[in-house]
Amino acid sequence: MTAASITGVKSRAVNVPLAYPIHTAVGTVATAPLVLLDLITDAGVTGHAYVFAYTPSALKPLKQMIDEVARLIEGEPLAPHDIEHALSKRFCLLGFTGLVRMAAAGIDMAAWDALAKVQKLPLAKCLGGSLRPIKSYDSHSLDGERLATERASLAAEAGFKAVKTKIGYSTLAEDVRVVRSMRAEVGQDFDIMVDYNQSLGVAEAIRRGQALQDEGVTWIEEPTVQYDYAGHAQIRKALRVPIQLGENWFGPEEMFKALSAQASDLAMPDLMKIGGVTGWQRASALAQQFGLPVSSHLFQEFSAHLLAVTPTADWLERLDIAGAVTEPTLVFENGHAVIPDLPGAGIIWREEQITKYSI
Ligand code: SMN
Ligand code: MG
Repeated sequence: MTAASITGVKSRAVNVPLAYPIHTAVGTVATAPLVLLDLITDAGVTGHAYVFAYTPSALKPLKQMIDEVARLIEGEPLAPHDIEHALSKRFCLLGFTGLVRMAAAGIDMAAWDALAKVQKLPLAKCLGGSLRPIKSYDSHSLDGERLATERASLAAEAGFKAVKTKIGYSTLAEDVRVVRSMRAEVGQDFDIMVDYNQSLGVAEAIRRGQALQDEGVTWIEEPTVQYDYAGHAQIRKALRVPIQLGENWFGPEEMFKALSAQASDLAMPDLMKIGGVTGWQRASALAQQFGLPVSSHLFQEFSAHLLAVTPTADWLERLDIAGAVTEPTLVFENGHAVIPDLPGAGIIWREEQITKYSI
């Protein structure tokens, strides 16, 4: 059987509603601006993936970037590693980062989805793993004490044993009040992660971390600006609670810099920014060598498959940004993601909804 080739990539821009707005200490994501990719092959399968633009202002440029990168790979064999290598060379002078990397990552995800479909295997099995349950936490926002507590209660009722809440309120007292209220609701045998979304200076992060570590939080995420690896290392040295970092690493190369600077105790690469499935495989090997547990960021459908083949797999983040336009193939039972026994990553479009939210 000759190898399949890519005959084209169709991209569609949508701006979809979220179950809850994602409020953070540095801004709000009220809706999810996504570019949906269909990577068409001559083997009768089409790869599906989506990328996240974070803000509607980046949606059109991201779609255009995907369309430009797609033109470069038309007619090429369905070989994601070869495609990533060729694109990294092609964009070396510009910089294989930002929207370019996000576009390449979207194509990489869709290509791996298609490759697994050609082999009639779920992605995790195509990568040599099995469909094991993946422990997951329910990811919430800067919700305020009442809603944060209510959402923690709903997550516990749904079988989760872990939630993340975003903090960075105007005072430390409010940060602590929210965590204490959640703890009172869910009890001791429950993980509570907190996420500052880069909102603090190093000194303030140490001050607030020293208070929070006595509240038994599982990790403190992005306490200061994500590119300040030395600052994160300083915060980490001053605290005894694990520091989490990674959703903003563009490629394994930035992850390597962060790990070399001993910036964090944990790693949470974002499937898109790290470079898709190909980038994740490299990141997962890096984490193993540095001995860091790996958790995912968004992109829950693909991330479930990838954590199944990640040696130091830790938590899957359950934060469904594409649920308005995808079938709910990934389900959660007893606080674990159940990987669907479907070919590829299990992303199935809801076409009528895509039409409704198309930009
Ligand atoms: C986050 C930030 C912005 C959009 C979605 C999610 C957050 C996370 O930092 O860790 O989920
Ligand atoms: Mg985060």
